[in-house]
Amino acid sequence: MALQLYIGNKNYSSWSMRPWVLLKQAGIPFEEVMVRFDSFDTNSVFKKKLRTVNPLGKVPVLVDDGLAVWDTLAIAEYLAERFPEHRLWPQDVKARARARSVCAEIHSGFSALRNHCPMNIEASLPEIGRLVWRDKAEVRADVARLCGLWSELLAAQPAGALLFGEFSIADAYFAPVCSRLVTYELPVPADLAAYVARVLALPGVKAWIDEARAEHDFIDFDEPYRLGR
Ligand SMILES: N[C@@H](CCC(=O)N[C@@H](CS)C(=O)NCC(=O)O)C(=O)O
Repeated sequence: MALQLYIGNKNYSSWSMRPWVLLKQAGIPFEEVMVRFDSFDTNSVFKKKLRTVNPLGKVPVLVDDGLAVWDTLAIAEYLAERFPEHRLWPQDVKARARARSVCAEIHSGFSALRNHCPMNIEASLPEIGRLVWRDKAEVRADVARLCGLWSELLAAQPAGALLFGEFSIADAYFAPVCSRLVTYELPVPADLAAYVARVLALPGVKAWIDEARAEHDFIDFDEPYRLGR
């Protein structure tokens, strides 16, 4: 039976984007189960449907032949083990440890960037970005950390490469972050803007972005800055 990936709205669901991009980019076939964000209330359609596979009622969830794996990091690890031929983590043990540290940091960190600049792929919000940048020192600190991390990793790679050379889970993890930088036009140095452009041009990332733009669904509780499209 094919893998199934439960995801939320492509325009908004940054956690869903990561394993979807990973599967697409690696060329691993899967069936997408999109569950619209009607609301996150306990009795919402979203929660009821999600709870059939994940007691937490959150996306993403990967279902493989009756086994449900939830939480992005667990899904990424499962896919890396299940499909070793796709080399989803870097092959070198130290690089792999580094990539895992980076993904874990995204998982538990960058909360100011996440909270103040939520993913909204089809929106263009440079004026909000300017206000956030002016007023939120913690967002500036998150972006400074991001730039430090990317600079250090890219310095060890040939020009034009991804964070660990070839595409890896780490780049999939940063794909929604790259989208946020573009939506809010947050300032990053030119070489890092080039990395952002490379990530956004990856076929798996581009496919998600195109489908997010085609969604035409306005979820008001996920829209802190707009009243409509
Ligand atoms: N740590 C989780 C976070 C998942 C998560 O928060 N997903 C959001 C959508 S992007 C969700 O399902 N939210 C529903 C809720 O908070 O009730 C992961 O990495 O998968």
